[in-house]
Amino acid sequence: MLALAPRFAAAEEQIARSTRGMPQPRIRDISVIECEPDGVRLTVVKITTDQDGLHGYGCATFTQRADLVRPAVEKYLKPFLLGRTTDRIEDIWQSCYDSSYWRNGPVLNNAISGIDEALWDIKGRQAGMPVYQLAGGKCREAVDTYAHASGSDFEEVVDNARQYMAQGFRNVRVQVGIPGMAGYGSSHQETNSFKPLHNSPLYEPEYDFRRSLKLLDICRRELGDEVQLLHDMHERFTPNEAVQFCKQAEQYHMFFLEDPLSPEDLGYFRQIRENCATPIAMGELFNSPHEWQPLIEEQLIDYIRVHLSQAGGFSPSRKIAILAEQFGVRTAWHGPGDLSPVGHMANVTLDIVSYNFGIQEYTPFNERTQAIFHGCPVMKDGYLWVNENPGWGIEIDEKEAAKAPFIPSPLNGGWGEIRRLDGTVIKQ
Ligand code: GCO
Ligand code: MG
Repeated sequence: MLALAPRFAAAEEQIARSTRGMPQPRIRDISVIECEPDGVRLTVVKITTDQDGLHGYGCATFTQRADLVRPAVEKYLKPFLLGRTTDRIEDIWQSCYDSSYWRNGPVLNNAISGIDEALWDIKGRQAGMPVYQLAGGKCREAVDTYAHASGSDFEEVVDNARQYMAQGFRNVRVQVGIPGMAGYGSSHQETNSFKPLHNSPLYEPEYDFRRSLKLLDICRRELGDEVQLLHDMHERFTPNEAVQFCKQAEQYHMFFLEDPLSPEDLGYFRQIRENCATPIAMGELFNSPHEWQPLIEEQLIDYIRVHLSQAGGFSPSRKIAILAEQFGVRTAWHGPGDLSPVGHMANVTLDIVSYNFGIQEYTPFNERTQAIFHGCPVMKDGYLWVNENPGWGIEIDEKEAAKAPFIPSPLNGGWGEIRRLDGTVIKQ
């Protein structure tokens, strides 16, 4: 245990005994577990306490800058937190948030998320309850999800969507490749007809615009009226194109269109609203309250889609859910492959306790992932089920994790660039 300055010792002693006079656990160690079992770098923070076998895990995955999260945890948060009691989650969150003075960036928010979620895990294990019980208990049995259907041509996407529907999914996200271009969310056929002024992957928004609209038209006709269709625009269009796209997509009765605009263009959400009633989801790139607050309070979006660890973990995201409920905005937390199963369980936990839950993005866990993370959320008939064991209900096999280290890559997991025909870099 860390030696405490004498003037703090009395207060610390009181804190340590705050619950029914029982000694509260203290943070004995903080470590970082890294692995890449399915092609993306995952980072999890482990907090070990001074009480026998009591520990917790939190997701801190920021795959494009994974190597920077470890030192943020080990060099800054660990010395700051060693020796503290684990019971004051909000107090620790606020202390960590403020201790860098400059805040709301993705690396530091992920590091704080690792700590925050590990503390919730510990509290659940202490109580002998899953975290959802600590957050008020279930308001639904399981969590409705959407699957990702994609393909390099329309037929492939439709086939893929049908496969998911046959498995019981009622909601399907559809993405089609653009021949010769690096669109988002699908493979594509190569073609030599373009003559870009560079050698990077190519993308032009107008091609995407026409092809994606056509895809929505085909999917609605081929898949019928009952399936809920979703589509991720991935901040690829100019603001005006985005307004036009949302307006034209209105006829297909989407569940939602996602990320029509980039966080830099938030002011244009009002124009989308003024022009159509297509439901809009936004937020996976958000790190700061200054991004989500105005969109929620001005009711400019229908679904808030924050990536929990990018916002700083379970604690701040729960506040986002509650804020959104007051304004009739529903939740659709980001659930991609670059989220550890601990992060997915935090999503499902919030889904199950929030009245204003909308939908959950679903990414399957492969065998290697499940060999490392025991107790992942279970998928059945399109629904995800929360683990009923204490805390997040997940145990990590660190030996298995060590067998799946980060795969060396020239950019350390970072993304390369995509350019327009004339060489302009686009947001991807
Ligand atoms: C989604 C997302 C992801 C992101 C990815 C970035 O809606 O699932 O857009 O696919 O692109 O998480 O690393
Ligand atoms: Mg997305």
